[in-house]
Amino acid sequence: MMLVMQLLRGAVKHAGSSPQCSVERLISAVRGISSSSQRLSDLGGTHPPSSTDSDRPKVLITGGLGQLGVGLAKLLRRRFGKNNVILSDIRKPPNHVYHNGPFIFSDILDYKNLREIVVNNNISWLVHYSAVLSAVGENNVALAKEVNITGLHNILDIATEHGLRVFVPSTIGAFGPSSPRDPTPELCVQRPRTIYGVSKVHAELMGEYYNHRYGLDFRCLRYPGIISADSQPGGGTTDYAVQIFHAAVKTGCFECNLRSDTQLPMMYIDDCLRATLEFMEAPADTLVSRTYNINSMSFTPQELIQEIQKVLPDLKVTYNVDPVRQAIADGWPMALEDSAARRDWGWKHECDLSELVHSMLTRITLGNQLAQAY
Ligand code: AKB
Repeated sequence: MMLVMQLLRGAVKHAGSSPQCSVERLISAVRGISSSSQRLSDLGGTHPPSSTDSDRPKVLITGGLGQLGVGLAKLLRRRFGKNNVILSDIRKPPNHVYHNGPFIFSDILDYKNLREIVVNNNISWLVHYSAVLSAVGENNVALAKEVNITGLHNILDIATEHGLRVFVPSTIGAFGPSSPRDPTPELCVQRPRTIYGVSKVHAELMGEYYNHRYGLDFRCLRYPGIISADSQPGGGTTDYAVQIFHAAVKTGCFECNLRSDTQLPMMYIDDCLRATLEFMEAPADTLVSRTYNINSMSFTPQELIQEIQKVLPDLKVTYNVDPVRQAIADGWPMALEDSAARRDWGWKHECDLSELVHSMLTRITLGNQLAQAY
């Protein structure tokens, strides 16, 4: 409880600089936890529900059990109603996910299965989160090709066939060593050196092609590394920046697999999910482009460690650099240039590094305490 109080005091101090960030949500969540054991993952998302039923899209999220699906479903369900957002995956969901709203099996490699889901549920928006990430992709190129390229073709075809609005995330990984790195503009050389990056450039180009050829309402954001407390990333190069928080709270020791001076663009999950909703809701005629960079902060492992040590001074970090991940990171942007998103549909990030650190440590600490209490 000492650490929670210390974190909350820190969070309140930060509230002056950015009242919009998670701080008030965090404080009210802590109140909620002590009185009604509200789930931690209820944090985040401030949009009021839409007014009429006909405004509300019926959303399908693929790859729903990855790092982002459950959080996005929560945000969208608040906005559009619980039954209007269907999470899907090929894996069995944990109980809390199964009981929190519609969940179904969907296999993006099975076109007939996708078509049945879209038709039977009157789907109008598709958020395509299934993907094999950068580090895992280098270990299994065949799988990455199948999921990230063949799967994407199915998604674009099904969306075109049924007139859906479709969101496909791209990534900093869609750039490579020959792209300008600091900052990386929207339009520049894209010659990634990973199968993940190649498949994401392919997704950007195919989606834009379907948009101008068939009128598909394709929307794509290039995400930085996403930092989340309630869900773990799976097999990315930026994963260290999530794992370090869990290690800091649990054991106080962390082994970092990137060099201490590796600067990468990162974003707090609340900003990422809000960006996705706001972009999906933007009127089509405001979108000059169909693929946008979004940026919020950049840091190195060393800078992140220093910020965490302001709260947990005893954190010990050693380095054991993974050559595959380091080579990938060395060719990625150090920051993204995102003025087009800010101009065209009003993108604005809310969390900076110190707010991210306070929010992550608070969520993880409270989450662990809840887990022990039940
Ligand atoms: C990865 O590290 O592969 C992902 C990404 C930045 O796209 N988190």
